Amino acid sequence: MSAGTGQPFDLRSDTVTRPSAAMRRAMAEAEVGDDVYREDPTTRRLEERVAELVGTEAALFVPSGTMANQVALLCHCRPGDEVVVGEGTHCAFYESGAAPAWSGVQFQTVGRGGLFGADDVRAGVKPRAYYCPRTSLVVVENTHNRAGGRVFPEADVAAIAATCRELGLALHMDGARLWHAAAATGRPVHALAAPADSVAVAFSKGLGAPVGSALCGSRALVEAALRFRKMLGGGMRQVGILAAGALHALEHHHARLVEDHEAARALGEALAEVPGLGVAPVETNIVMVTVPHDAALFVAAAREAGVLVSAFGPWNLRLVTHLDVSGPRFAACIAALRAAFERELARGGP
Ligand code: TLP
Repeated sequence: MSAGTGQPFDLRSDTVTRPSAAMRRAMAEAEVGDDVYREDPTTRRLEERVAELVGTEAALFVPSGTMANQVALLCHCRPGDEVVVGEGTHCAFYESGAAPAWSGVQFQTVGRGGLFGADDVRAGVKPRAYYCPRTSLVVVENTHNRAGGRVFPEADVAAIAATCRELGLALHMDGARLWHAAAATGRPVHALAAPADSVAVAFSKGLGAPVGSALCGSRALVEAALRFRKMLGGGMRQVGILAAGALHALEHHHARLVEDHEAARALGEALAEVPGLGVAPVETNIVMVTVPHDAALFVAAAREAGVLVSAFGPWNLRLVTHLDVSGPRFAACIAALRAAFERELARGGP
């Protein structure tokens, strides 16, 4: 069982894609310069293109989504500040404690399941008193990874932004998969990004580039971000080689994201028919499955059948579709996975 490349179907993440021959060619042929001197023409072109798509004055190429978020926190916060987030937000859950380490902030979690509303922000903000941490920032993640690729509803983001303005807080959007939110809703990326003061977008997830994210915002924010990126060791030299991969991804892999959503929906529907499995509603390219016993045993059963999936908690699995798997052979992947899970369910656990 394979995705047609001799490799197993790898649904652990949309970060696992390998650059196509055309993308590698574009990278090899990229015009480059020293980007610490801001002299890399391909990176400049990428930053301008991304700012245009996201609808901001400027954008800064960074090596990872983690650095995009951490630079945003450094731009918006001071040590001792508090940041309001939803449950399972990447910058609080998956960034190795970088936020307290580099920005000196702590997190206040609000809402349930990752999403939240303006009233949750109001309830989460600390009183403006010298003995409380100063709430300075709210982060929304769109789409929300641990919530199962859910789109953060546009009306909620608008209401949160209005509350932020009223309370003097900044709003950061972790839009690593904002492209997917746009594809799922039919809304332009810039419309979904508009309420935020800073927006992180990734090229290395569904878009299929090997490396890179961008932090987008006002010219002043990006100027501050340039300094913080350097402080974190993210000043890169002939980085146009990577920027060319991201530009290629934007040009060739953006419009096709709906195919990943269709594949994920088909996968979710097939697994939902299996008694004993719980499948969360599928909105984009992520399928979350609840299993009745140790998720690790389901991961092992899937691996034996040639499909890699992630355990996302003791009884949860995450399956992510992307351009290396969503093609015509994906039906075979669904069938193999379904059969593997049925076998594991019949075995009944440890
Ligand atoms: N997410 C990864 C893992 O870290 C969980 C994945 O496989 O989905 N924001 C969001 C919403 C993300 O999902 C990720 C990566 C990041 C930021 C960080 O991006 P990188 O990996 O480039 O630092």
